Formats: sequence, structure tokens, C-alpha cells
Amino acid sequence: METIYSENHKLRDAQTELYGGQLVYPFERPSRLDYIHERLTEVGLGPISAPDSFGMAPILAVHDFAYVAFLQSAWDRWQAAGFEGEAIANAWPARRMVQTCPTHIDGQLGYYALAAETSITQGTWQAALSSAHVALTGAERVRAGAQSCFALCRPPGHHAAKDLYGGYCFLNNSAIAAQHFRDNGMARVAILDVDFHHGNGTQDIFYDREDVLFVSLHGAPEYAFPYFLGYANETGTGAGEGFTLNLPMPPGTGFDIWRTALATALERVAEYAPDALIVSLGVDSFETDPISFFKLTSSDFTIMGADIAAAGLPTLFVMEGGYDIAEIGINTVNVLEGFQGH
Ligand code: OKP
Ligand code: ZN
Repeated sequence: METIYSENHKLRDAQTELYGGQLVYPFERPSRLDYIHERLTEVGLGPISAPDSFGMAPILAVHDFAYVAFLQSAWDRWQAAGFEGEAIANAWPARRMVQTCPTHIDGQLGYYALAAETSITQGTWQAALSSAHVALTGAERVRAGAQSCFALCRPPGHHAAKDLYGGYCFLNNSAIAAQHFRDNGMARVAILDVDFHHGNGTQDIFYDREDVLFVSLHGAPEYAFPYFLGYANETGTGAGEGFTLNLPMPPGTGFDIWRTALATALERVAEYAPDALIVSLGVDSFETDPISFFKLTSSDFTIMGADIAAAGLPTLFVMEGGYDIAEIGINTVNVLEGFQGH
């Protein structure tokens, strides 16, 4: 399996994440990809290639123009305002308040943020844009006939909506790839999100559409980020009714239950009969992930990959989360090797 990878991800190296009332060095850090890259090389999964450029059109096919302009300029404007730390949202358009975008950068951060843990820094935009182009390059490989491809994206994307960042995400790489498939001749695309966290951004982007199926396995939002989306009764709206499937699971869930949910998810995907499958691949369902509560083991990830391969669909893997950094390479590559049958 070919991997698409760019060192541009290193341009995002935020020093702060608001966690437990403290500013800590972020869980979502550059070394995550070093471990994955190292493991890919170690097992010889396949060639590792640089992304191509696709310009802004496929990004603007998913995200609002004003949101993209905000992301592009936020760091410079934050600095110009005289702030000395990294840019962190701290005021929101809450219930019964005005839902319009203010002028001051501090207010705009709250307007576009869905959570406060994600700081915007120098290089964040460039890294996010490169990450989207990694996903688009992987999508092009699948379009050209590859049975599978691994888009080694960073920063991740599945929490980003058309006009929202947060949960370590800025541009929704999987959604951008799905829309690119749609705009280049594929009639139906399925997104299977196996990251521990609910892919609220991806769900929101396609919630009223029947041409992109969204299926997600995740920590029950009563107990887990993003808290305010991902419940089982969210099934889509309008033409999209029935084209969102959420399979939330409680704290302590192990692979027996998780794998049964995966079978349910893959049955829905098979019924949908998409032209291609995009897997939002997070490995934060791992038993020792520091911010998650599922109990999957390293060998479970190999079985996960084999189960996904049994769907028999052209498959684009898009990297999302995974924060037990010492094991992230093994767990991620186990999925890909399982998919390939070893
Ligand atoms: C991004 B991805 C933990 C708070 C976590 C943000 C999590 C973002 C996860 N107590 N806040 O889905 O892996
Ligand atoms: Zn996650």
C-alpha cells in the first residue's frame, strides 16, 4: 500500500493545549507521525510519496470561504493585536446570544472554535492545508485504480466542520477527499470513522445529503469529547435521513463489542454500495491511550484492518487521532497490514 506523506505537518507544533485547567504540551504533536513513518519503513508497507498540489478549490468545496480566510490570517492578526501566547478561544456565541462574526480576532476565535483546547499558532494554516492535500493525493490514487492508499495526514480533520475548528482539527481531510470523489464522477462515497472520538465535523458536513454515507464508532458523547454530537438518534436530515449512523459505546468497551459494532457499520456500508470507502483512521481506541476509554489491543487493530478489507471496496485510509505515541506506529500499521492480509 502506498502512503502519502509530507514533512509540512511539522509546521504545526503548538506548545499549548488547555487540558485539565493547565496549558500542557499538546497530545496532538509532530512526533506522532515520526513513529508512524518509522514503522511504515520498518515493515516495508510500500512507497512513501509526497503530495501533489490541488489549490484551494477542493477545500472551498467543503469549507466556508470566510472560515478559510480566518484560518489563513488568524495567527498574524492575533500577534498584531499584541497577544503574546498562542491563540486560544475564550468567548462563545452561547445560547440566546447573537450568532454573527465579530470584528476583533479574539471574538472571531470564539465564533469559529468548537472547543478551547486547540491553539492556533505560526504554521498551523500551512500544515492544515498540506494535510488536506495529502488526503486529496490519496484520493487521486484511489480514483486512478489503487485498491487502497494511506493518507498520513496531520493535523487530523474529522472534528472540523465547514466553519468550525477544534479537537485538534482545522480542515476536514476525509470530507475534502469524499467531496473530491463526488466531484470527479463517483456517485456514492462512504466514510467509516473508527477514531475513538465522534467525527462531528464530517457528520455535520454531510448530514443533509444522501450521496455521502457517514458511519461512526466512538466513545459515547455523554462521557467523551465532542460531547454535543454523536448520539445514536442522529440519523441525518431531509434527503440525508438514514445516511448517518452513529454507534456510540460506553467506557471500558473492549474489542468483542467494538468488533460487533464494526460489523453493523460494514453491513450498512455494504447495503449502500459506495464507489469508494474512506476510513477516518484514529487509533485512540487503544487500551492505553491517554485521553480515551476503549480497550483495544495492538493485535485487535490487525483484525480491524482485515474486517474492513472484507468489504472489498477501494479504500482510502485518512489518519486521524491516536495519542499513545510509543505504540501509535504499531497500531496504525497493524490496521494497514491487516487490510492487506498479513
Ligand atoms: C481529536 B481526535 C480529553 C479532552 C480531549 C480534545 C480531543 C480531540 C481528539 N479529556 N479534547 O478525534 O483524535
Ligand atoms: Zn480521536
